[in-house]
Amino acid sequence: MQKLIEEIKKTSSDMARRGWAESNGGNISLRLNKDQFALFDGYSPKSESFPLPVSMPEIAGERFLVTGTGRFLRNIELFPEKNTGVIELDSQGASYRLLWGYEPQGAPTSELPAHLLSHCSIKKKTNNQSFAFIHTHPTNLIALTYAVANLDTKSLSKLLWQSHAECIVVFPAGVEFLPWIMAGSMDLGRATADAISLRNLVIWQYHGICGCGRNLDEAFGRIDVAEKAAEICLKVMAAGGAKQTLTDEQLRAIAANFRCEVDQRLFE
Ligand code: 2HA
Ligand code: ZN
Repeated sequence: MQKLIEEIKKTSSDMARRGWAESNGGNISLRLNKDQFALFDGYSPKSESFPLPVSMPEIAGERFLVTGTGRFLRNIELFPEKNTGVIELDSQGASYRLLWGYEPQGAPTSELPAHLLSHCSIKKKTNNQSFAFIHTHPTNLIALTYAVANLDTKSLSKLLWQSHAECIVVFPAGVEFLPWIMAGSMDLGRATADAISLRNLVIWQYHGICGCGRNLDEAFGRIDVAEKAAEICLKVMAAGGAKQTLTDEQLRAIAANFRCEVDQRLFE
């Protein structure tokens, strides 16, 4: 239990210190692996059953560590049992109950639809190897969605790849760009789940980013690299624009060198 809590403390504190989690911004969910799952065996439910907006049989019976709605990520390191909770889905994936946390009372993040629907996609696409999903508000990535005209998945992926030579290695499938959709909505949840089945990072225009990974470190790392690239890109723009950049040939060579499976359609 302590190890699990230490993991979310580290990730949430890193996010807060990076300036990605102002006030109650940003949220984290971790689908519990076999060992983590067993930690909560024998816990009696602390809440009634709350219906999910749609049934999610793909993640029926799963347990998740999820940050709380209205809670500040920066406070998780001080009071994890207040700012996070463990929920358990029923055997149909149609409702959830609280097993632990959100003291003295509370509920999971307002972005729960995006988290749980994305976990369905992530579990399927990684053959049950990936467990972490993070949504956060990194300043430079958000700024980029204002500063660059006509952004779409192809142009944004290419721009980030070109802004930092590591990007194509860390996210060879690119980043999916979602035009603005209302925060916390089922529409945003569905669009994010569809997007994350294609790529490991999803940009929410004017709002933030979502990332997944095998564990919290991998999800965090992917976002961190994308945010670094966005920072470099904005600095280059502020310095009068790129006078040269990585060519398609160089990007392809980096990907080949590190044996990364690039989404070739992003080059067309
Ligand atoms: O938890 O980040 O998108 C607050 C948010 C909503
Ligand atoms: Zn948000």
